[in-house]
Amino acid sequence: PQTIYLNEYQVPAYLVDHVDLRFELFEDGARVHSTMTVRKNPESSQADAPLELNGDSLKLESVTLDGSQLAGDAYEEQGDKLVVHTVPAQFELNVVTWIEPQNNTRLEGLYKSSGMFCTQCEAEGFRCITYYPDRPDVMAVFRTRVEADKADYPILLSNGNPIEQGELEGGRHFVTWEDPFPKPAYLFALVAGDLVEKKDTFTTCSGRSIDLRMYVEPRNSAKCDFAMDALKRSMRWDEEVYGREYDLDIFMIVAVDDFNMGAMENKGLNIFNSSCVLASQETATDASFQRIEAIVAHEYFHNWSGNRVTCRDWFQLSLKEGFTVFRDAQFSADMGSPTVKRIEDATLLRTAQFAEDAGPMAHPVRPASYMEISNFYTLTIYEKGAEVVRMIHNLLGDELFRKGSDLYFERHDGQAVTTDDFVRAMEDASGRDLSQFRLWYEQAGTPVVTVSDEYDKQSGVYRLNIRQSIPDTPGQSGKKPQHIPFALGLLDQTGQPLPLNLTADEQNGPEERVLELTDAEHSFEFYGLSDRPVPSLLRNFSAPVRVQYPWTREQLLFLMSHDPDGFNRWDAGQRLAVDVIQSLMEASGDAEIDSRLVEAYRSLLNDTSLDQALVAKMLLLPSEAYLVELADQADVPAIHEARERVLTHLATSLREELVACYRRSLAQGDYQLTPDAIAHRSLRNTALAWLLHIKDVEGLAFALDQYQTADNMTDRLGALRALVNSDFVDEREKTLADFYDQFRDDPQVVEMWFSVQAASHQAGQLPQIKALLQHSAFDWKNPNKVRSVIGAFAGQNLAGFHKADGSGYQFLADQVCRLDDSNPQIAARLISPLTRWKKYAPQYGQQMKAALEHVRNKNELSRDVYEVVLKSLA
Ligand code: HT7
Ligand code: ZN
Repeated sequence: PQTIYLNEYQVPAYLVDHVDLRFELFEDGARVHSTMTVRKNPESSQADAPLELNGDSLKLESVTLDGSQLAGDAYEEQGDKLVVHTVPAQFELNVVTWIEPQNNTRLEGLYKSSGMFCTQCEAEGFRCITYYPDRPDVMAVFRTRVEADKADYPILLSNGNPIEQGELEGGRHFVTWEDPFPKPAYLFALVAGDLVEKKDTFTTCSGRSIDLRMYVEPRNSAKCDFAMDALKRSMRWDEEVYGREYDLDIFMIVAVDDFNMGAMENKGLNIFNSSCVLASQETATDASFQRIEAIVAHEYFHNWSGNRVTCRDWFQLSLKEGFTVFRDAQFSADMGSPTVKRIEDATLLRTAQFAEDAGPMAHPVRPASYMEISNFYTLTIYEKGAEVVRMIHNLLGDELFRKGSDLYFERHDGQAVTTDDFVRAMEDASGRDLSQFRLWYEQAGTPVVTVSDEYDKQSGVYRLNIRQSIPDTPGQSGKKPQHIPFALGLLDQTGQPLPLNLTADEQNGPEERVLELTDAEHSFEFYGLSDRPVPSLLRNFSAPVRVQYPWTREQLLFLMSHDPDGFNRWDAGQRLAVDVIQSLMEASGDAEIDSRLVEAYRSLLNDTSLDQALVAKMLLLPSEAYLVELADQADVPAIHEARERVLTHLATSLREELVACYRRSLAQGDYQLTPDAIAHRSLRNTALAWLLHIKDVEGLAFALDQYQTADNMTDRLGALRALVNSDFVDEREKTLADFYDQFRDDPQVVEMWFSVQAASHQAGQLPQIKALLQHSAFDWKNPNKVRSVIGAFAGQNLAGFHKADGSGYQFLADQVCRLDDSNPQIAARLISPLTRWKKYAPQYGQQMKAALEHVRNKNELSRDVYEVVLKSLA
């Protein structure tokens, strides 16, 4: 496969102003008639270039130029392109293709899911529908007529507003849709099915009434309310915080079961993976509700950050994704607990994005090259991209950032632009120079910020020495220092914040400052300090960097209970727990566990005056994945064992407190989705998990009772998960069977049932995983099922996956090979745990490498998997 480079970008030779599409949908295929109004691009230097259209898996039926069918020698199908040799400066081109959605298992382009037709065109799926210049800088006005059998497909949808509908012969009907906003083909969507319609309305800030619609299969009609409300909250929030009003008369959401990712922001017609939109108290956990709210908001926010202003090319993907993730994170923070949201985002970043940035697939937020763009929908593009926008926000402040975003939307409305255009709008609106800051988009790798300090009692001066370095990544070495906003505070010995005086004359400096690191080394002096302060560094995770500072356990314990920054309180607890676990791994088998950790957790459990949402997060020990990330040559069984030992010790020492915490946080009154109620559910389920971890019989009684009487899925699944992860084998098996019986008809719950087992060290050993693949509810064609068994096993059940005999790796390699033939995008994502083989102790790493080689040797490897395997073995 060919590598595509950013520095070879050329403007399109031809532009399309209008596209008229007509879809004839049948059971054995679909005929697509496309009529494009095309003209030469005045900005292109390729004056007499032939017209080249992209295509993939199409059967071409005819090509007509300005009304005349073209002779066979006037055009050519060259691999994945249709080339029309000679064309006038302006013309109408009609192309008819035949496609087979019913056989489309890649889930790109037009395909069938549970009997309905639906599309996924980002990034390059439109070319699986018809021949077209399938690149985001070709923006056209689309009109789409959909024709299908009326009884089987009463609902026919596409982008924009409906303009005509009617009956056709043979029991068929049609609806025509028109989207007045020019858009790239990746935002095209079509849905046809037998769906129920949920209706609502939203009145915009200028008083326009928008029809809101959700379309779902009839069995899901009671699971739409939450998403509809989340949509309305998102629409209001985008008006209030960004001044963005919705533009069409109708906004639609459709739920489909078979979907490669979470959701898609097609103009006016968002298509969602069912698991990211359908929810009810009985079937969705708090985590799913929060995820749904965030994804509904994310897709809606794309209407401006992505659709009205789109990407020039796919190297600019983070322009829309990073900005939109930042926007949805701000929204989620406003809807719930900002500190908890920040902790969740930083955890994801530090655990998974840092790992990506240190691995063979590391790439900048704006990559310089790719083979298969689907492989670049990564944590770096999304999450690190969002952190980069967050840093701009923090450097500019609320008001100037808003001025910058207003300018960006106004200046580039209707255009396909670059991350550089975004930064320029921020610069122009604020007057700030962000030239060095741009390196965040160009350089891959996680900066390491190393801090040391000195205190001079006599002068009362405290000095922080801060160095930054950025590790080499594939294809990039010798990197330049980046512009890092580094928030910090200093605390006195009683925990009071100290004024940060940067000169001897300053008296009442602020209690928090954002230092701007721009050089490889800096020294900052703080004056007027009568005692050595305790530093609180990188508050609220002000930049996506690793901080190294020689914290003592006393300092961490102190920060855990005194830092006014909630994020850093949590972080201190995590660092302390990591330190205890790591020292256990280095010591002999029966080394003691620091009693101060137990006492710190005891105060967390006892002190009900603390923010319970923060306590719920602080009680969670660092994950095995995070411990792997921090290790040099990770030995997963050793990490697993040490972490389990700490957990057992904590649970045994704190048994009484856990029982009291469990009782205290039992549900009172009606089920609510407030941050406080969510925190209490999280606390009680953590307490339950810990009690069952030590095989406590009272804990078992709590779990069985909670499982039976729960009025919501968070508690029911919490009890099930605690049982599944325990040694109570009979109760585990009985409860698993009961759960499946109750929820066997609900695919989203069955997916949770699969993943609770696959992610469990107790219930998810390889033979059990193989048995799950044979289960009647497992479906190779459904990405959610594949993720919930194979993905959960390899990604979350680290001790089950990393076996000394390499059986886990070989298993994963076999499944990847199998999936590569039907759905390469999913196969390429699934292989990711193997790609980091260099991170592991050699006896594991070498076997992981061998499994990758096994995949490399497969015949007819897809471009998706080929790119990942090639780069991982380089
Ligand atoms: N923009 C959407 C990306 C997406 C996607 C990409 C490749 C393959 C399938 C896909 N489905 C959705 C989702 C988003 O970020 O909003
Ligand atoms: Zn997105």
